[in-house]
Amino acid sequence: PSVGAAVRDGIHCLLMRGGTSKGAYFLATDLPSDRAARDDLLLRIMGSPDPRQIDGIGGAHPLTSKVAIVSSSTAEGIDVDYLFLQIGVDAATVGDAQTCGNLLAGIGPFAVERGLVRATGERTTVRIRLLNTGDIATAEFPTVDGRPEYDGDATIDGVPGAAAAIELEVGGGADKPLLPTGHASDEIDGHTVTLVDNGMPVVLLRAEEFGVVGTESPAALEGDAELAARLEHIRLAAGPLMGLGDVTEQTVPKMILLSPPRAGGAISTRAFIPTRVHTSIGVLMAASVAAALRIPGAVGHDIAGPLTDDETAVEHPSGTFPSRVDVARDADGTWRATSFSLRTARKLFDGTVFPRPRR
Ligand code: NQM
Repeated sequence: PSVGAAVRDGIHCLLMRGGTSKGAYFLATDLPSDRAARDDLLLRIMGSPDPRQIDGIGGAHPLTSKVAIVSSSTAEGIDVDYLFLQIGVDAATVGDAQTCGNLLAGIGPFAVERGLVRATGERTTVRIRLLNTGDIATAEFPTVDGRPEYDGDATIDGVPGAAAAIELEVGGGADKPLLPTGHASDEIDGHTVTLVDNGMPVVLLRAEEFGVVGTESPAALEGDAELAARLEHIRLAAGPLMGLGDVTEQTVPKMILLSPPRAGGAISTRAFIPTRVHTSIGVLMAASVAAALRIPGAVGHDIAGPLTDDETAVEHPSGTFPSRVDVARDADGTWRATSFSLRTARKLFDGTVFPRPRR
């Protein structure tokens, strides 16, 4: 559709909570194929740029200003392709440099809702190609009478109540090493850092080196301008080292401050994504942390609580994320990993969204 037609007739859109995030899900065929026109339309739909996103459906925070675009896949053994876009809140930006493991939780149900995948009895499995990263995910979730079942008993910290469990496995698609520099740790600005990418590129740092205890609220950390400047300086140096190029305008890598566990878990985290501080932690961020804790010499390895094979309890500002990772080392010493996460998702609103006519 042209932008003019979209403004007049609207666009078919499913609003979903995916894990601890919320986003607008679209079929690729319902959006313009021209990238500039698509991005312009999405900014108008979300109400950006505006700190309150008052004239759009964005939720005025990076965790609720997200878009998922889904299409049938031509790749062998894959059902659907998922493109994630981070829509700037107070900036007119549309970023595709990262994926989102939380919106990923809604992709399987969305594919069934829109008829891209047929439900298979009581449980349905959807194979998903993550276009942003090249990774492959498998999502398994309950279905009843050919439709996704959202109701269930699974709980995740950061989301009130309970919902149906969605099991996610991510990894193995792109031939990417877990440690992009090949080192368990590197030095940046006089700090020992670990650069790790288990589906989400992150920089692991020791909280105490930045005057952070590790129990601070996201709001308190966001209010510290000097801390923000120090982290941004490290982030800009880490980007090229991780093969991400100039990350000045990008939302990756994420900066994660680690401190000893406080609630019986493996480690405590505060994640800068990268400007706002996450109210919990991203799925793939937790997977990157959990994998690094198992690598001798990585930041966090020495302060981690006891690790069990089946779960790494990653503590965050609103609870704990139980992340399961399989970490293995190739004969040539390259570390690789796959992650398994339990999430929930919910269909919130299905309908027609009307983009703002003018910016
Ligand atoms: O790391 C937030 C989120 C994310 C990313 C962000 C994510 C992940 O929690 O898998 O999901 O980095 O903006 O949704």
